[in-house]
Amino acid sequence: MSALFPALVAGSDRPALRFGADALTYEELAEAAGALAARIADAGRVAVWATPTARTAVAVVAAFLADVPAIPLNPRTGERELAHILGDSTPSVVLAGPEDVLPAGLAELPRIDVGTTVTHVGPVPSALTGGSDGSESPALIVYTSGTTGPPKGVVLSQRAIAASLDALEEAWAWTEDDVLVHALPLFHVHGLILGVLGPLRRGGSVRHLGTFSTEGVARELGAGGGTMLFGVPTMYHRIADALEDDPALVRALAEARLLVSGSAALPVHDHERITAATGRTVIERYGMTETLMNTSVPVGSRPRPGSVGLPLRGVGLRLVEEDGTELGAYDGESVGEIQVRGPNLFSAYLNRPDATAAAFDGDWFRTGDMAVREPDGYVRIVGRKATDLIKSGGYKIGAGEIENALLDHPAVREAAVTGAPDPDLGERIVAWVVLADAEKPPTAQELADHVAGLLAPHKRPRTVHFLRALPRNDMGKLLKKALPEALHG
Ligand code: MCA
Ligand code: AMP
Repeated sequence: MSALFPALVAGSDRPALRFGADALTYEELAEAAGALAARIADAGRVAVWATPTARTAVAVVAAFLADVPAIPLNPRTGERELAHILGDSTPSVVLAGPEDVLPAGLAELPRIDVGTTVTHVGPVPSALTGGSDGSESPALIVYTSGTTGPPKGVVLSQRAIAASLDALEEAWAWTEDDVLVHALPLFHVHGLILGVLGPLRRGGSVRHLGTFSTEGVARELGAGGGTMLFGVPTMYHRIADALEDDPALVRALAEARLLVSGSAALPVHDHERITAATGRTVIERYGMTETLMNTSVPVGSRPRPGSVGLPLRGVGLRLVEEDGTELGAYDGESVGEIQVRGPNLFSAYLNRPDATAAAFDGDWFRTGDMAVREPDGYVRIVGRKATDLIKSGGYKIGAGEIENALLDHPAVREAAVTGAPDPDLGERIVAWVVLADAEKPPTAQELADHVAGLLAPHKRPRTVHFLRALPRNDMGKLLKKALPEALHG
């Protein structure tokens, strides 16, 4: 077993991170994270207030060094979701920036302010170089939505993180010379594990834009020094929209070594617009919080819009029919559920042995994603098993949790939530509501704010329809497919 972040142990004046004006070399990161690691060494688990700042990176790296599991928190999490996550994961301390104002839900928890500089310069104490690439130690607990109920904590080991990042090294020829540019949130796998821990494992560097903008991408990528761009399809859609009037953005993309999209399908139209304007192809990779990365179009492959590529090194992937039979055909037509196994998989759902057992068929993890395999083995995702899971802006959102939040509003008697196609977000959350008192209707904005306050802003409905009744069958079961008709009923 070797260190998870060799470049951190070695220390150097090479750049590791840059978030706006906050930049740290490997040596500085080792010092800041090492000092913090010493303070949290005895913590059971730590919550990290995961703002898109260098402090989040320092806090997470410190947790790795101290061998303490970290729970990244969305700083916009609403009160109910935050209470659930804290109750479920029971951190003993929260790590935040000195200027961060934490919500009442975190008032009871001891707080440690994270610095990005240390006054005492010295090496990381040898007892605090935890973080080894073969360790089963839980490193991160990342919360993810299911179709019903509150989000589940996905326990990810150091081993899984190292295995997935090393498989991507091979697929993308990712080296210490790469400078990754992105603007992804740091409380999910894409932004935190791929986008921060990925460059650190390679000994390369990351530049985070703080918030996404095409101007930021144009500034940092290409001549700005960035060699790789990671984004969700919504970001590439906005890039495709901007390319026509932005020669600097065209140049930046054309000069980058690698453009990678993931977290949801990038529409073929956006692939084509980007290629037409820049001559570059965007590579798609397919992953999940529970599995980390499963497949990717390898660097150097011919353009494959609509495909998520081949299984990564070490990942077993099969397609399975409804009755459990494995599909052998690589015919580009036979559809089955993707199941995967390999060293990249999570350890368990926290406190949920039932859900963990239900997610597996032997050692195969059931992804719920439906796909075909082309004759050359490339995987094409064609849909999802559960219609109650919505992917909006690259975020996975369960319809059930939003329905429950809506039902908590005094003006709402019944509620149903669906996803509708959206050119920008992929899918948009649509709420269908029956009012308790039709004479006193709340505004759509009021209901959206209510959901944002309880859960998170990205879970708010973007469209609200008011109905006299929800369509149901004779057994009283809700018929979601009949909702659009009910609007005109
Ligand atoms: C709006 N806002 C509100 C409300 N309405 N705040 C409170 N209450 C409200 N009612 C605020 C927001 O907080 C935000 O503030 C601003 O208005 C706009 O928010 P939003 O509508 O969410 O922005 P958007 O335009 O929809 O965002 C698009 C986005 C975002 C930037 C692409 O969706 C995004 O960052 N997506 C990334 C998701 C991701 O990383 N997924 C990976 C999951 P402000 O303007 O201040 O921000 S991991 C995964 O899927 C697997 C492993 C994989 O394969 O990667
Ligand atoms: P999450 O649970 O947030 O980790 O989201 C995982 C889900 O995102 C997967 O099960 C897929 O449905 C979806 N996903 C991730 N990457 C891609 C991709 N490149 N193409 C299509 N869907 C994707």
